[in-house]
This record gives sequence, C-alpha cells and structure tokens, in this order.
Amino acid sequence: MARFTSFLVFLAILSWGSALVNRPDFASDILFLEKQEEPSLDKRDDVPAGFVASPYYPTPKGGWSPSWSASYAKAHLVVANMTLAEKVNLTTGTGLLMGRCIGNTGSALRFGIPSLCLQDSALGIAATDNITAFPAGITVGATWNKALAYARGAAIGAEARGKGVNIQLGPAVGPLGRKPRGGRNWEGFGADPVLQSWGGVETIKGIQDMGVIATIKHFIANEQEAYRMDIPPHGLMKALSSNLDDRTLHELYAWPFADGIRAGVGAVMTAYNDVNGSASSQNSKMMNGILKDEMGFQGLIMSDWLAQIGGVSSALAGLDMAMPGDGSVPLFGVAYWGYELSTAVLNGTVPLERLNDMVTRIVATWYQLGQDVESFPEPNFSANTADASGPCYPGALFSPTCVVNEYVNVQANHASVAREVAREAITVLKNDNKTLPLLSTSVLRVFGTDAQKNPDGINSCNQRSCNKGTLGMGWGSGTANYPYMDDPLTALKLKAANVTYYDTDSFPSGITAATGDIAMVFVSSDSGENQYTVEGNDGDRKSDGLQLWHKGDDLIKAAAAKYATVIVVVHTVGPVLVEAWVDLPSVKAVVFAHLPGQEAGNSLTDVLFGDYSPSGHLPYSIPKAESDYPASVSLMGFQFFQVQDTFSEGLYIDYRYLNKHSIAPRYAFGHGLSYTTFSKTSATVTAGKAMTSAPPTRAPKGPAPTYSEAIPSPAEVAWPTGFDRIWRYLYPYLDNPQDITSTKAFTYPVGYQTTPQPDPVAGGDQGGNPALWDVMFTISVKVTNTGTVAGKEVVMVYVQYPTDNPWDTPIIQLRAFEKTATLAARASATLTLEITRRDLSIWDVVSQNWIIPVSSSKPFLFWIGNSTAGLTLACESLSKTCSDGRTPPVV
Ligand SMILES: *[C@@H]1O[C@H](CO)[C@@H](O)[C@H](O)[C@H]1NC(C)=O
Ligand SMILES: *[C@@H]1O[C@H](CO)[C@@H](O)[C@H](O)[C@H]1NC(C)=O
Ligand SMILES: *[C@@H]1O[C@H](CO)[C@@H](O)[C@H](O)[C@H]1NC(C)=O
Ligand SMILES: *[C@@H]1O[C@H](CO)[C@@H](O)[C@H](O)[C@H]1NC(C)=O
Ligand SMILES: *[C@@H]1O[C@H](CO)[C@@H](O)[C@H](O)[C@H]1NC(C)=O
Ligand SMILES: *[C@@H]1O[C@H](CO)[C@@H](O)[C@H](O)[C@H]1NC(C)=O
Ligand SMILES: *[C@@H]1O[C@H](CO)[C@@H](O)[C@H](O)[C@H]1NC(C)=O
Ligand SMILES: *[C@@H]1O[C@H](CO)[C@@H](O)[C@H](O)[C@H]1NC(C)=O
Ligand SMILES: CC(=O)N[C@H]1CO[C@H](CO)[C@@H](O)[C@@H]1O
Repeated sequence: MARFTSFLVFLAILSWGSALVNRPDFASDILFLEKQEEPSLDKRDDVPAGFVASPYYPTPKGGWSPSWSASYAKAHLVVANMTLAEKVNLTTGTGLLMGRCIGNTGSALRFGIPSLCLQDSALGIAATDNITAFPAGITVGATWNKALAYARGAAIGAEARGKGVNIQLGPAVGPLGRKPRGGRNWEGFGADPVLQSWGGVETIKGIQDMGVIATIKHFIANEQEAYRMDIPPHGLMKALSSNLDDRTLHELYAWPFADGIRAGVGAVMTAYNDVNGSASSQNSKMMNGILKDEMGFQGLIMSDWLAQIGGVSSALAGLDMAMPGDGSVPLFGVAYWGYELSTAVLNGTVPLERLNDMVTRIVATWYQLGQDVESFPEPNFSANTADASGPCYPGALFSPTCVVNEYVNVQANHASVAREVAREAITVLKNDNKTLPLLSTSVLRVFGTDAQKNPDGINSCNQRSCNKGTLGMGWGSGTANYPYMDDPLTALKLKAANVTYYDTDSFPSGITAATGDIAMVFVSSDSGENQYTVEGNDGDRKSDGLQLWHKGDDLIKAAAAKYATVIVVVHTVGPVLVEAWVDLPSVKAVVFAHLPGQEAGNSLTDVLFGDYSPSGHLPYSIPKAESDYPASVSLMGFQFFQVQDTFSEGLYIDYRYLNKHSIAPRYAFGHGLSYTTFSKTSATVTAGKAMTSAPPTRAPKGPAPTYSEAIPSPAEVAWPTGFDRIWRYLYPYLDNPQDITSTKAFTYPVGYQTTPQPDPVAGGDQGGNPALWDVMFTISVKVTNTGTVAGKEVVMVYVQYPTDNPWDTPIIQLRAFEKTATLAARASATLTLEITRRDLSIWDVVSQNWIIPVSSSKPFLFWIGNSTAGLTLACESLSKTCSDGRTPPVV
C-alpha cells in the first residue's frame, strides 16, 4: 500500500457524499429528464440550444471486418461455451487496487484467459521500475518523424509485454490541443488532427506489433481538466459538457480516432466529459453510432477510471469494459457491472446479445494481438507498491500476501530510442548570428532550477506532481517513473570545460559577465491531470497561463541585461508567450526542448554543440498574446450544476484561427530552424483516383458471430461452493440468483431499439469507408541540403480548397508530411506525399458523408513548405503544375 496515493484516499472519502445519490441510467439528458423520480442532483442542465444528444441503438456487433475474422472465429467458439459468470468477469474490473495493475479484469481460466492487466501510460509503463521514461507525445509530434514515433511505440510495447501488460493505456489523441492551457495536451502529438493522427497511428502500430493491445483515448472532446468528472474535487457537479457540432467533430476531434481504428487499435477509452450533455461512457451516439458503426471499430471500448455513471445505460450505449470496475465510489465493493450486470442479464433488461458482443469483442481482441500464447507473461510488477511482496489485493481490508514485484528489467536499448526522439524534437526557434552551435571552449553560465534534476529526488513527487528540477514530463496518470534523469547540466559539463551553474530562478546579485561569456537560461511551463494542483495550476495551466513558471521571464530579462549572449532553453507542455524577452538584442537563441523524458541532457547537447543539426518543428503555433486565440478556447470556470463548454470556434483552432483572422503568430505552426538550409525543387503533382464528390458506395457489413439468446440459468452466477471471497473484490456472483425476476417493465431510453440501424454511408471497414483513403494526388518534391552541414528537413503539404468551395473551410490545413533521412551537405532526396480523398473532403452533415467540393474551374492548391509561414511553392490540382514564388496564402 506504499503507493496508495493521496488522490485515491481523497477520492474515496469525498466521493462518499456523491455515492448517496443515484446515478442517471440513460444515455442522454433529454431522455433522462423524463425520469421524474430521479433526485434533482442528477439532473443535467440542458445543452445549449442547437445541440442534441441523439440516441443511437442498438450496439453494432463486432466481427464483420475481414481483418478480424480469424480472431472472431476463435472468440466465437470460446464465448459460446462460457457461463454468464465468465462472461461478466471479462467485462468488469475487479476494483481499484484489486490486483497488480492499474486495471485488472476478472478471468475465464477454463479457456486460458487470465485476468487482463491494464496499465498506464501514453509515455511508458507507469508506476513501476526498470522501465524507460520516454519523451511525451508532444515531443514525438515535434520530431515530425513517423519512423521515430513507431520506434518509440514499439519500445513501449516491448516494455509493456515484458512486464506482463495486456492492454497499454495509450496513445492519447484527445485532447487535441484546442485549449492552449488544457492540462493534458502534452500527452498527444500536436494541435492539428493530421499531426495527431500520425503520432497515434505509429504508436499504435509499434505497441501492437509487440502483441500488446494499444488504447486510443480519450473519446472525445476532452479538452480541459477542470470539471472533467462528476465527482470531487469539484463538488457534486456534473462533468462538463463539450458541446460541438457534427462537422467539427468529424474534421477535427474524431479524425485521429478514425485513423487509429483504421490502424487496427484494439481498445478505445472514453472520456470523463459529456458530449452534448450525454456522458461519454454512456453516449450511444458516440459509441454505438460513431465508433462502432461509422468507424467500424472491432475492438473493445472501456470507460476511463470511474467515468462510468450507470450500468444498464452504459451497456446499451456500447461500453464493453468497466474500469476499474467500481461504481461511483471506489473501494466499497460496489459496481455498476459485475454482479449487477449478471442481474441485468438475468432480468432480461440488458439483452444477452449485448453481453455476448462485449465479451466477444474482448476475447477477439486478445486473440487478434496473439496473447493466447504461452510466452505472454503474467504481470510481474505491481502498480501499488515498490516492495517485493505485499498484499495481493491492497484494496481489500484483509488480503493474502503475494510476491508482487519481480523487478524485471525491460529497458533493453530503449534509452537510445528515447534519446533520439528527444534530440530530434529539439526545436530551434531563433538563432541569431549563428550563436548555435556552441563550441566546447564556450564559457557557459547556466541559470534556472530546470537545468538540473529535482534535488529532492527525481521521482519524489507522486506522478510528477511538482515542477522542480528538469521538466521531463507533465503530471498525472500519463507519466512513468524515471529510472534516471540525464539532466542538461550534467550533459553540458561533459561537453564544455567552463560551466558555472546558478541553481536559482531569480537572477543572483553580484554577477559580472566577462566578454564572450554565454548565459544559458533554463525555464519551464508545466501542466497535468486534474487530481493534483501544482502551484495554483489545477491540471490546466490555470494560474500561470501561457507564461513561463517561476518568473522565468524575469530571469531571462535579468540575464539579458548582463550578458551579450543569452540562450534560452524551454521545457514546456505547450505554447508559451515569449514576447517579454524574445526580441531583446542579447537573446540570441531560443530552443524548445519540449518534454524529453529521462533523456533531457545529452539529447540537448547533441544539438547545442552541433553533433546534430536541429530538425524539430513546432507542433502548435506560438502567438504573440493569449488574446490572439478565440475566446471560446479559454478555460471554463465554475457554473452551477454543469459547465457548458461550447466549441463555437468550430474548425478554427490554433493556426486555422490565426490564419482566418490574419493574425501573425510569433512563431508559426511548424516553425523550426536548422544549422543548414534546404531548397525544394522539381515539385510535381500527379492525379490518382478520379475526383468524384462522394466516395464510391461502401460494401455492406459482413456477418458477425451469433449465439443463443436464451437467458442463461441463474445457477451460472451462484457463488461457487467453498469460494474464498475477498471482501470488496468485484465478482460476477449473486447470493440468490434464482430470485431474480423482472418485476416491472424496464423503461428504456427514448430511441432504444433492438433492430440494427442501416449501415452508415460513411462506414465500410475499420476507420470508415475504405475509399476515404484512396490516393487522389501524389506530390513529390526534391529536397536539397544547400548549406554546409548535414541535417534533416520536414516537408509539409497544406491543402487550400477551391475558391468556389461553398463550405466555410480554414484557408489551409495540414494534410501530409514527411521527413528526409539525414542529408549531407549538397545531398538531396525526393520525398513523396499522398493526398487522400478524405484530405480533400468536408464532412457534410446533411448526407452524413465525406464530400469533395469538386470544381471544374478552380483548383485545389497544395502548398509545400516547412511551416504555415512563408509558403511560396504550390501545386495545382487541375493543371497538375507546380510553381514557386507565389504569394503566401496566410501570414
Ligand atoms: C451535438 O449537437 C450538434 C448540434 O445539433 C450535432 O451536430 C451533433 O451531431 C451532436 N453530437 C452528438 C454526439 O450528439
Ligand atoms: C465448446 O463446446 C463444444 C461442444 O459443446 C466443443 O465442441 C468445443 O470444443 C468447445 N470449445 C471450446 C473452445 O471449449
Ligand atoms: C472470475 O474472475 C475471478 C478472478 O478475478 C476468479 O477468481 C473467478 O474464478 C472467475 N470466475 C469464473 C467463473 O471464472
Ligand atoms: C434489471 O437489473 C438491473 C441491474 O440491477 C436494473 O438496473 C434494472 O432496473 C433491472 N430491470 C428490471 C426490469 O427490474
Ligand atoms: C531494477 O531491478 C533490480 C533487480 O533486477 C532491482 O535491484 C532494482 O532495485 C530495480 N530498480 C528499481 C528502480 O526499482
Ligand atoms: C550579428 O553580428 C553583427 C556583427 O558581429 C551585428 O552587427 C549584428 O547586429 C548581429 N545581428 C544580430 C541579429 O544580432
Ligand atoms: C572560465 O571562464 C572565465 C571567464 O569567463 C575565466 O575567468 C575562468 O578562468 C575560466 N575557468 C576555467 C577553469 O577555465
Ligand atoms: C524552410 O524552408 C525555407 C524555404 O524553403 C528554407 O529556406 C529553409 O531553409 C527551411 N528551413 C528549415 C529549417 O528546413
Ligand atoms: C508471475 C510471472 O509470470 N512472472 C514472470 C514475469 O516476467 C518474467 C520475465 O518474462 C518471468 O520470468 C516471470 O515468470
């Protein structure tokens, strides 16, 4: 119980109050409001006018996608022979702290299916030892390197497997980064759906190639931390409602999920927030409709931890796995599923067909990832303690003792992958007079507590919930323990002979700067998950905003007043404002190192001293003022009953908004300097599939497994004789199952039906209609290193719609990118980039389909560059010609 976190205790105590209140059982407010007898605290406010939480029933069954048919065939045989208890076991977690992992399902050992181990995080194996603390997602985004994203994913997958993790809880592609202050943006890859998609897809492929189930999360529109849950610390309020329109949902927030599903991701995790007033864990439109029908998702949907707020409602809306199993109050042995799901099946309220689909999806995913092999380890670590032995079930009052930690070292050579990602993410925003790279003879005066490891211990703050020492990751569940921290100061001392460190965030008095001395100032901006408030920031960057923490602006200004040459190194979760100092004459260089994880030091000096030319590019824009963003992306404060967060900016986030309003950013999305220069020549565009406004008609769904629908015998969920039960552990069993009868007809949600919906036109296979990924245009461009040192260049393609496009659409949108290998001076390489049907389409809410605004007279323009700024080279869709020297489409 050593790591029994304060959060959990806090949660258990405070949520007792809300436990006394029943939870809504239906998937939408509108429906829920009809249940007059429910206590008023459960009432959700109406969503703003114009938003609807429409019902979508029943849950489409999994198993019809050809790429999953072998796994579903195996699952079918097994599930057909399972008892009700075995089925319920696999759908429900055993309870918080009721097993070694963050989440543990019940088992079905008769079929060789163990308790499945679910473990955070998106950047490594959380809460354990002998692992690698990889750079965060935002750092991967800044590399713009798909191969590196894959390598990191594969390394995370290998570590998960080595520890016996069945389901890794990453990658995070939601939040998308709509709100620059949002607390968990850094777990994802950047404030653009295409960049976010690639990060997610390559991570999924990497993890799953190691036989570990990846989890894409958090579905969906989870864009701020405060008020995200309808439990404490925010009192007895409903979780906030993200209210967004269908087109914005499709073109921004759901886009990376569609790609992740197309890549075959095994699991999706819901968000805490409501969407249009209906909780994500029981939103039938989102789970049944969008994920399972339109996107053809074949795997399992799990709740975020304690995000489930109703049993029957979540089952009918498409949830497949309840995590960690507990109902609204953890650690009391109370659940919405487990024994309650057994009841709901026996009394006929939840159709057995739905339970069979849940279990088939879970078992098929287990087969799909090849986890039925002997060699897949059982968990050999504990997320609950660092001790070798301890209670097997720390959440129980009395627990047997187990060997819980075997300290298996799973690091292999992953430190080099981590270092490569951290290095390639390093983004040089400014480098006047070639101040960088430094020489080993440079005299360095280093300022800022961020330059060296946390003196209290690198893991001294629970889930990194402090900003002390080098900032390698944000805080919360999206973290991992550092096995070590290679900090910048140590690395600088290895490279330069004359380094003096001032371990302070306020500029020391009495400093004299000798001619030629270089001041290097380390500053940071942190954020994380809402269960911790760090220096006034409750997850989101509430108190510090987009300013540097610890008065970093003042430290830089003071250094700039003394030294002729100042280099600023920023460790940050997202955009920070640099206006206070960036134009000071002595601030010669600005380097964003993002969140490098354990490899913060040598990865930085690799670039600072010129062993590698920088090739990181910003995964977001840096504006001149926070007011340059739309007001609707500010953090939402308290509102009675429920916070209504309306996405009124629609498609216009980050550069899409700045461009629309001709607001020049300080540093554009994609900006990043190199020690060399590149030219882009010989651009060509060739047409692929013929342009038609609508995609070819989808194929109908194939068959899914079917089972007997007879309600099982109550005896299947009776306690086995002589069963040694653990108090508070969640079981599928009932004391008197034979007594369960359907006493009154169940009032199903409005819109509930058991007849399948017609196949959505936009669906067809995993991700959607396969034709959406047809290549419509192929662009190629020759990149030449025109400078004197080796380096890598990123080529981005931004699509501009025809000028007669009737839909209000952002001026330019990133649609493809590629990065060269290292190019020696004067060397060149030709990159090929593909533009798909979806890349040219808008989501038409009327036809519920992706439509290309085909024009016979006005072309699509494909802008080729390395950021949104200074685009002058473009290819045209109609003439198939490319030309340089054009007027940039945006400032
Ligand atoms: C939310 O409401 C908007 C506006 O009516 C609608 O376009 C959208 O489809 C709704 N989303 C969901 C998930 O119900
Ligand atoms: C399921 O039961 C049938 C007969 O009832 C048997 O033939 C089959 O092998 C069983 N399958 C498994 C996986 O146990
Ligand atoms: C359900 O899972 C638990 C372990 O979590 C196990 O003890 C029990 O035997 C399982 N029940 C069945 C019917 O397999
Ligand atoms: C069936 O059981 C579930 C779970 O206890 C309950 O929510 C539901 O109301 C019950 N249905 C009927 C008709 O009693
Ligand atoms: C890593 O594992 C070894 C045993 O192989 C153990 O001695 C060591 O304490 C572990 N490291 C940590 C940080 O727990
Ligand atoms: C670069 O250095 C030259 C002289 O060494 C100086 O005139 C110029 O202002 C410097 N430029 C910047 C941007 O610092
Ligand atoms: C470091 O540089 C300073 C000049 O800034 C010089 O006075 C000092 O002697 C140097 N120290 C060493 C060890 O070279
Ligand atoms: C970015 O593109 C511009 C224009 O082609 C080029 O001059 C510059 O060298 C490129 N910069 C980087 C860092 O690749
Ligand atoms: C309990 C268990 O299965 N422990 C395993 C943990 O992983 C190591 C290495 O794969 C195995 O040797 C242990 O048996």
